[in-house]
Amino acid sequence: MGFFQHLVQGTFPRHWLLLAAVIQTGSWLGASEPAGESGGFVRIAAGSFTMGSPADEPGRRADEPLHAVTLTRAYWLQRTEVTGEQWRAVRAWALDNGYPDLPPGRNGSAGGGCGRHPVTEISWHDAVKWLNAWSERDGRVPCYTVDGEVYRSGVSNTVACDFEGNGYRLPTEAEWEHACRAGTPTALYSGPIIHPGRAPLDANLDRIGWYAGNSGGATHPVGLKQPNAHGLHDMSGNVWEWCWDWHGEYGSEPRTDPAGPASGAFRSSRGGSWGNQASRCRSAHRPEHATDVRSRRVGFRPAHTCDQPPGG
Ligand SMILES: [Ca+2]
Repeated sequence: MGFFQHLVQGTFPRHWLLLAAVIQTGSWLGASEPAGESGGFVRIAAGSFTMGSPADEPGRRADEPLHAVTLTRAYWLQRTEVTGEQWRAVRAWALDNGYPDLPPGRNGSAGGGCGRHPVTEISWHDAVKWLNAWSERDGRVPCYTVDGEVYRSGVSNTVACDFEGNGYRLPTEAEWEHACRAGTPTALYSGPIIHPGRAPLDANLDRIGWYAGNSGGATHPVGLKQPNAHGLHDMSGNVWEWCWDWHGEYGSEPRTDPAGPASGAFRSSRGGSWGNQASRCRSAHRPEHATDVRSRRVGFRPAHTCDQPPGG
């Protein structure tokens, strides 16, 4: 039976359907993504959700009050944390193109080995400059500026972000939590936390993330645990993920497109890491991190706003 007979009769061999799926998926991944890229981006629709946690959630902290958040922009979020391979591929371009001080990063918490561990030992400033470099390499407009100039070097505490542009950027805390929850109200996207400490093992967290209870004291290659309904991996655990927001109280009032305080001393990060107890991997947990610290527990995950596939 030929192709057009299949077309007319609606009967396609399985391998043709798989080929079509691969071709379609490839168009989303983009041809110019760095070597070792980790599965591309997923689109998160605009919408409303309840941010924060209820008072009876185990391990909860006082800075997570429940409140209504509306996000008016759809956005894209990378399926995985940035890997060591991905970091190095963009950094190699960046060092020759006006980004002199991007560090080599570390392949996971231990270094060495397979490049699909999340990159660590990169500060908040390193992360946003790397995102600007990736944007420039892909012909996009960099999101981060200082006094109107593209943020490529040095360390500034007056960085501005263009959330409407087409460049790569960090998610806001609200974007991160909206994407992580994928409609779930529970402590984790896989359900409640039963055991908030390091032990005994929490079954719901064990399914989705690497934390102190199951990591063996180290990062693991990205994408090995069960993703959420959007297809996002390792939102809980493996490495903390830098967000845009200066850390501060967000209160209990409804908010639209919140992006944190105008200034501050620390930035928020999300999701917990290989070295933390279960309660710190909750969807609502929101600690602060000093922006210039390069930690073996902290990495990041790129976002972008526009409906333009990476590399397109
Ligand atoms: Ca993570």
